[in-house]
Amino acid sequence: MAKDDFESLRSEAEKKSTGWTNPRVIALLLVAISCAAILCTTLTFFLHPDQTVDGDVPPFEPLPTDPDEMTIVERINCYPDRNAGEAERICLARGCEWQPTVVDGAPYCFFPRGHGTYRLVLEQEHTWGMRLTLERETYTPSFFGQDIQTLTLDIEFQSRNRLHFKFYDASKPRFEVPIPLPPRPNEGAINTDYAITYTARPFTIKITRKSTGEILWDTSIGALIFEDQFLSISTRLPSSNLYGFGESEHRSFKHDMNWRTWGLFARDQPPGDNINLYGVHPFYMNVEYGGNAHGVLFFNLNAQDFTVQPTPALTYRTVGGILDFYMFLGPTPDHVIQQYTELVGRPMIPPYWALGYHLSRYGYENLDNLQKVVASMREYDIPHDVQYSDIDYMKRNLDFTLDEENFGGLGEFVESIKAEGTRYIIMLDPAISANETGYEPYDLGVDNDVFIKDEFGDLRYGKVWPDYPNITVNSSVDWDTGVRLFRAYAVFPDYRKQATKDWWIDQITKFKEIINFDGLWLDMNEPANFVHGSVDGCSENIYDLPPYVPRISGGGPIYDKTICMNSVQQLDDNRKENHYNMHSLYGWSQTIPTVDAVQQLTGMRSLVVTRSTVPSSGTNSGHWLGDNGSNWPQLRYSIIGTLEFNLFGVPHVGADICGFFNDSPEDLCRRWHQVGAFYPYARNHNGIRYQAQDPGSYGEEFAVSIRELLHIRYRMLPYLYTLFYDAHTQGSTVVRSLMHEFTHDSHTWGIDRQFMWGSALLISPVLEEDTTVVRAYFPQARWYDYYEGMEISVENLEVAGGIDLVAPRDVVPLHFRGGYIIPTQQPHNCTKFSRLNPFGLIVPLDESMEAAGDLFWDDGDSIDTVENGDYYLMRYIFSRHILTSSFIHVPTNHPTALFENLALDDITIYGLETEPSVVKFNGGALDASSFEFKAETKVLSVKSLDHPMTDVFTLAIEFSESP
Ligand code: MIG
Repeated sequence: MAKDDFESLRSEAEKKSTGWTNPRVIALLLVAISCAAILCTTLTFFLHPDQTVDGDVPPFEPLPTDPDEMTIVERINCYPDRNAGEAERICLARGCEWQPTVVDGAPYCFFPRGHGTYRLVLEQEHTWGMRLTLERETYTPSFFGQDIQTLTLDIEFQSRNRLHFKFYDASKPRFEVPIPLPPRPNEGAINTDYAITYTARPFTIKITRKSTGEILWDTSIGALIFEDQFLSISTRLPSSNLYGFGESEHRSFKHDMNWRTWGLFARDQPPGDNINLYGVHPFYMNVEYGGNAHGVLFFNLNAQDFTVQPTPALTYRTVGGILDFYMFLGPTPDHVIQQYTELVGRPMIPPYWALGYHLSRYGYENLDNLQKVVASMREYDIPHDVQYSDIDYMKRNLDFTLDEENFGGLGEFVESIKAEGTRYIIMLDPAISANETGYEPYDLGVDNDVFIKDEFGDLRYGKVWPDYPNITVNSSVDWDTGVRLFRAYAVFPDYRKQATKDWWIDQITKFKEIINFDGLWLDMNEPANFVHGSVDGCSENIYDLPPYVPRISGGGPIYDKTICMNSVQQLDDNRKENHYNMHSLYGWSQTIPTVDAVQQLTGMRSLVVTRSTVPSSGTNSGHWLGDNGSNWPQLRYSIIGTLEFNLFGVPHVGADICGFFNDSPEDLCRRWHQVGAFYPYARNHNGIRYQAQDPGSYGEEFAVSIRELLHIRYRMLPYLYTLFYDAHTQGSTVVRSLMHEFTHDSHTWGIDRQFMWGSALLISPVLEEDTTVVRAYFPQARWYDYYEGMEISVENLEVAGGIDLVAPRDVVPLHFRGGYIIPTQQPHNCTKFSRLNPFGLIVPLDESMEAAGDLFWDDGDSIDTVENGDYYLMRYIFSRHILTSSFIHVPTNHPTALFENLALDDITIYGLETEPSVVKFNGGALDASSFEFKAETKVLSVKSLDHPMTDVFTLAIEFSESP
């Protein structure tokens, strides 16, 4: 704060003051007098002109507003409730305005301008920032009559780029998300890039990016509501470039800001428009019109919805917890994600094999069919790193059992394909049948008290997949009849308890004797329930009948498709918590002991893939996008989902290749593989009873085409793996949008049909039926075609709508970006063997004829190799026509073992000016037969170097005339 501001602040305070004993003024002055350098640069206080300081409270009287003055886009909905009946009456009773409008989606009921709910009564300075005390205006009507009278707002300056602000009730602890985050820093940050200003009455807060003056948050547009079961806050956004928020199927990566409301609450729900799916990620990124990016995490996982509107503005609504926010100032998109994952945890590096091709289906029916599919993969020599078994390996869908009748011998078969290099993953569901006799998982579970209870302390029974004993399932009956007749009572493990974790790990340990899996696949962990609430429904209670039900799908009660909200679980071993608060954390709670189990048992990094995720899930697991359909639109949306999960810090993600529901036509499945070959998690998975869609099932020509395509992926796996190292160590995304890399080019903001691997590779797939042309946008850079090395011509750069590329049905357009070196390895039919093949380097040059890149290499499988230093990090730099390699890191424990017997064979340089006369490797001129220059494409290929990876090298290019 400048001296002048300080003076005006004091005089303002004095003028308004009713006397020096007024606590608020004393607080203000204390702040002012002790104004440390930190605060001076980061805070300014704006006193509301009309404020009375702890004086008389005016009677309720809505502030005068002229609806004409308030444009419709400024309206914040004051009646988001579901029931339309009596809306106008309730609206007015809430002190809001009622004005029908023809603008589609705009609310009829809205807060009047300056609608005051809380006023500022105390400001306190702390080393970490500010603590403000807010008092609710008694004259403002309530929504549901549960308002918290006194609120505390802590504003913590956590770092130059990270701000934490949290509204809570200091007098009574409320539910807070139990995901552990780094502890609150003791010292406030200096030189923050954000400034906070606020008004006292009504209390509103503004957050500004200091370097540009851009206002990132401004809550004055709406109302702050903090009731026991309804909390809401609105803010203006600096731009309509809004990305993120999940899990939902978005039809555009950049949000549709036209009055859309989205529910967030973990749900067993196949993707479709505007519905809440399996996980919850209340995180967004916004790209300001000036090209800077920032992100915001709403650290609240209660059932919630949010509305975006064209102002642009955003409203949060949640049914519990507190209003807890983290803001990340970037300023680049990748900085935002780095800062976000610094908070919620950096992504894990999957084992190397998990980056290979995965094959799965629900409904192999028996071992014979499964063996035939694997045999066909072998016959066509298709890369096949991981094979799956879905619940149908189980006896009557019971966890930890094997269907001996149809899958007897599966254990031996798994061993046999593992010997060939293919890994095995099996599914586990959380729900445990309660109708069995002598079923150890249930019996021991009861003995150890591991299951979720109802309000009376009895087991909470739902129904999921396990079948009743002694029945014959007739799969032709309708769904509800099937659930009634065939599905057993099931109970749900309470994974936050130590006893449950021990029991779960014990069951997994025993079952590994039967099937020696390499990883686990967690499904139905929202948790899903086929009967709503329980086999007996739910009682009338404040959790199952909350005053506000967010816009979650099903349109029914909040317990739709899951267990009753008043079910009793443990928050940890000492504290009980109701399901109302814990619901969306269920999958997270299951994943933790599952990862522990597989890592203990395999002694390796292993892989756990979970359907339900929350912030931090990327630290220990991968994710698939759920039960999509075999259709072209969902192929397209899968790119958006993959991009979003990369923003969420869960980069090991992909959709079911070729689609889950319905038969996948050959042309769709072919094009889907061309996208899926570039999902970080590349798995072909199919639903039960649909036509087979494994690569061999469409005949030889198709299989060969998929093999060649997957070879492209396998060739670039060293690069993909290095991107995961970057994600793990710096928090970067693996898959990115063009916006992420070319943020200052506004044409990129809406592009979601193309995507990138890191900074270097652009994928521009065909996403429509019957076409061999794809329109692709190329921002300012040098771009080279993957296949031939042709450079995109200058006149095709930055063409607003993109340019047309030809993509015959077996071709996915791929381009390298000049300046980024890509490490490669010759492909093989699984990573066990490709990891032994010679390496290569692709060197696409930028405008200054330079390029650089890294290679991360560890044993691919051990736990914590980065933390233990057991890896190589190579750096390759091309400059002044010389390519050099250097070691950034060598393995701490076994310096040479990891690269032993591995060689670098080929180097391909794109974009040279002219034909070289001499190419020298480590000082010696190469024989003319070992390199080739194509004049047409200006690509230089150097082959058969057979250079040991343990040694550095230089490659120098000389020209007869200087280029
Ligand atoms: O209610 O285990 O998303 O991948 O094949 C369906 C059977 C249950 C849903 C999963 C899907 C899996 C299927 N599961």
